[in-house]
Amino acid sequence: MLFSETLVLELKTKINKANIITLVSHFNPDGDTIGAVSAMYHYLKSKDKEIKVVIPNDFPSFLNFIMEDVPYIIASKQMQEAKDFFNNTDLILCLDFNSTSRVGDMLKDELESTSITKVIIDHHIEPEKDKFDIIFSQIKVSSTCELLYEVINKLEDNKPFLTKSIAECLYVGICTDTGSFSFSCQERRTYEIVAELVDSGVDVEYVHQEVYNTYSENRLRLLGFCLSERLKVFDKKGAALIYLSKNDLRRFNYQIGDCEGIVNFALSIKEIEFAALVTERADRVRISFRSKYNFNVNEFARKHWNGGGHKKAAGGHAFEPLESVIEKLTKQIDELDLKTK
Ligand SMILES: [Mn+2]
Repeated sequence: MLFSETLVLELKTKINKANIITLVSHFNPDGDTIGAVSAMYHYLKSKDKEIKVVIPNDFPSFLNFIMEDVPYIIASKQMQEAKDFFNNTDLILCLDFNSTSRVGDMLKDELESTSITKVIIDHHIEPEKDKFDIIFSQIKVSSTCELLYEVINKLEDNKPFLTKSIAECLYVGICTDTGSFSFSCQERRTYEIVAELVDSGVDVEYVHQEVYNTYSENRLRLLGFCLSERLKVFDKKGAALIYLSKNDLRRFNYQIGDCEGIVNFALSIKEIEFAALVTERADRVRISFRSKYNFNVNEFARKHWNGGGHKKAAGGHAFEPLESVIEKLTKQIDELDLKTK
């Protein structure tokens, strides 16, 4: 059992009673959170609810095709409306995150202080149980979109609910959160659900073209630059890092989403089992961590870099110069005992 019948009933009652429902993605949105928000939008719209969608900041353009029919606001550009959406509503659904800080510094307090019922549907570890009212939390699923399928399925008493739109949005989440079915997808159930999605009209080839083959020339050249100029390999340690300064990003006319997936290239080297991508942003330095085999990057990110995530994919950040982040990270790598294979 992924969650109890009581929990489903509780959510069902809340949804039935609500006229207006607000859907929220996490900050720096990815395919899973946007897939879940858009799928939930289409599902609830069919129930004649008024739906408000809050996206904390811009999402990558490769997700435009599933957001085309979804009216939404970007909170970083429309903060007042976003705050209003947290208060003038009957229910708030938080999708693909479980900590109020994940909506970003500007919205966090508003989400915490609103008196509206807050629901989590999420697959990250350690939800903030005291800050939300109804919690669907399950780390054994591939993605929030997979869990969302299960939740809606129960809300509908196992009756068919998939439209082509809902199926496509859920597929995007499952596909992107598993790196196109290469990790976190060892369970039969994931593929059973994907089979349902395909039966409901998902054009797999079309989705893959939209998600993976719509980058700009600049993005491809940025990738080339990362690999030839910005990759440091600590082969004795089984670790590698890639770093990008603000100037590097400017040089390649960086757009949101352009760094997506770059860290994985460092992991593609034989014997490298821990990789980091360090990027200098306007207000902080962001770090993405990935691992293969057994190294736990969630623990590493929590311990050293004010972050977290999953065992094999996590992130963190620091408010210090890029050089000092690289220096510290190099030292931490030096002290690691990798080669856990
Ligand atoms: Mn996710």
